[in-house]
Amino acid sequence: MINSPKVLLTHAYYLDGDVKELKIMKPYPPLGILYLAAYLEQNNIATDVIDSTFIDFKKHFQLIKDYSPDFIGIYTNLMTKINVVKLISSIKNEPKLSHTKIILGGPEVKFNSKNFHSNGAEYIVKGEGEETFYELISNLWSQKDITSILGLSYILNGNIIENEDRKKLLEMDSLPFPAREKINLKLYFNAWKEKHGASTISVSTMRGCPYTCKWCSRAVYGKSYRRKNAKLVVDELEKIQQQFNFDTIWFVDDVFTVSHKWLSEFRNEIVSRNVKIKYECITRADRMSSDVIQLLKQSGCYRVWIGAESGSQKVIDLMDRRVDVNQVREMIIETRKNGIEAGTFIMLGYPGEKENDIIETLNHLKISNPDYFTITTAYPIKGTELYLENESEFMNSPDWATTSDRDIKLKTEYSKKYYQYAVSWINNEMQLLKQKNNQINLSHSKQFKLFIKSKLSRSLMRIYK
Ligand code: B12
Ligand code: SF4
Repeated sequence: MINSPKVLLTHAYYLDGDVKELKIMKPYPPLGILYLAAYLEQNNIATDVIDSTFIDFKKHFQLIKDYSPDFIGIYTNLMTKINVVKLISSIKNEPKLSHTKIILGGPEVKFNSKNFHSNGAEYIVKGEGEETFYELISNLWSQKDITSILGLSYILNGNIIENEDRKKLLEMDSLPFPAREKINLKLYFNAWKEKHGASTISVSTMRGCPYTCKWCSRAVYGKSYRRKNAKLVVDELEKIQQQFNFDTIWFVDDVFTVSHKWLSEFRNEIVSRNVKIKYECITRADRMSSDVIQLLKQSGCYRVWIGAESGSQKVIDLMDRRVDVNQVREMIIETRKNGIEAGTFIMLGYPGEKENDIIETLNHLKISNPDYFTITTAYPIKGTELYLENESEFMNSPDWATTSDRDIKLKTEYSKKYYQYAVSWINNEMQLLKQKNNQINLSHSKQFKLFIKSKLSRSLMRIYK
């Protein structure tokens, strides 16, 4: 493009301001904007990226000011939304950036577009960003009409105009590899290595998920399944192995083993090309089997996360997760027997969950005994069935610009404190079990403390019921 625009992509996640993540220390690079940068460059629009993860808001804003972009594209998710709103306001109030057009994208924008527009965002890209972002930048820069750009909303004469949704990108294979070289991945590698002894890099091989879990946001990729040819995925792995020095791979795909045909092709590529990788992925128990475990093992998988969310079939059915809890247990156990670590996710406080369901969840964890599990308490993400079904019964209505959907209180059986103690009870009980099984080695005093904490949490659950 002659006389090119200055295009800047960024996000507004600041590791330093995320107290929880500082303890976990598993920061991930913003893959979405790296895809966009690669796509624009493939279409001859030079694009820069400012990665905010390792800087603070002040420094971030200064860098943006110095860059002085014609277009700034900001990735937005539920967690970063408050920072994004703040950033928009700072850009709007900065005379040096009066020419800068603000474009938002990412999972949080589709169902919150009106709010983002009324907080200063000029353009919002809904769903997958590549084509819409490219068309928007090139049309605006060459002063062409934007009224027929699919997947876009914008403000015209004070009104919010919502264009039709864009169809899903079907040609995964023509997408360029994300422009990882635009950011300093070493900062991520170092953070991981320091805390966990091994660095990791994230890779995406599929888009969309064909399942129906009611709490899960499908704002970007919809209910779909599209995947890159296994050969191209392995090309990308070889390329990043040459470019960067990392230890493990994290596949960000929603259900890595959803297609057994693809997985088998992937294994064949990895084995025949003698590519040595160590990776971790997420999947569902109903897409696992003894054969799948072997395919995972042969292709380099060292850890697989098998979602369950609850140990109670009743709650799993309320979530419309469509999986049998017994199968989840069997697959966690079999995965571990085959030398692959198993992780699982647990969600407490789903509407309709009672205390006996929580007890069943603890029993489920004890029986399956995964190497890792994470527990969250349920919250409704805008646009999900969980949100829509419970909206009329929300217990509060927090201020949109300064809170996130995580602050919305669902009408649940018990109090917030009850669930906090339930989380603590499960964590302590599982630690004690792992000690009993000789999976961890705790001092007597630590074991005693855990025992007391577990009993105390259980008693407090009764008090705060
Ligand atoms: C891997 C992952 C994680 C990892 C790493 C996150 C990371 N920073 O990479 C971990 C485990 C840490 C994580 C944590 C959380 N996650 Co998460 N995560 C994912 C997952 C599975 C993949 C993300 C990914 O890399 N996708 C691939 C990239 C290419 O897609 P993308 O980012 O969406 O980008 C496309 C579009 O959004 C758009 N786009 C993106 N940026 C921009 C910018 C502009 C300007 C434009 C125009 C377009 C655009 O174009 C891109 C290409 O088409 C997604 C689900 C999914 N399948 O995407 C959930 C997801 C993003 N996570 C979600 C949530 C809720 C969280 C947490 C808040 C959970 C929690 N703890 O409570 C935290 C927040 C963490 C944080 N720091 O931001 C939700 C977000 C919902 C929402 N409304 O925001 C998702 C969608 C899961 C879901 N289905 O509900 N997550
Ligand atoms: S939770 Fe996982 S399986 Fe369920 S809809 Fe979301 S991505 Fe798909």
